[in-house]
Amino acid sequence: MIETNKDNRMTYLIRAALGALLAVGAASQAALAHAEKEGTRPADGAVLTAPPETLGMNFDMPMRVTLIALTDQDGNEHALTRHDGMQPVTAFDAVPPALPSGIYTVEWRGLADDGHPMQGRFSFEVTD
Ligand SMILES: [Cu+2]
Repeated sequence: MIETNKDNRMTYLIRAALGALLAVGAASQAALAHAEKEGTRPADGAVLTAPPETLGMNFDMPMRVTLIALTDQDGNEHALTRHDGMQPVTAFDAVPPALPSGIYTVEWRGLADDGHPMQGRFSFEVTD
């Protein structure tokens, strides 16, 4: 009887572990089906010796960027000029003002063509 209980417990643990693995697999498959940010301009963590002329994100499916904000290390927001007309794009670009040296973060939100809301952030540094 004790052995049987042990076996049952082991079976339960194995089933639970397999279930968790399957859940992780399903989640990553679902994520693959969604739009993902493929890259940013500049790259996340980039250190630039000159201010960037544009800021942007690449997507693998059209994305309507609903909000984008550029903030410096002091929390000051720097206005961006965008030319996408709020239309879905796979390559989004916005033009920042001339940026002094500092550390900047871009935060964005969007609505992918499949209807899913997306968001992201990336940072870069401008040095003298
Ligand atoms: Cu999606």
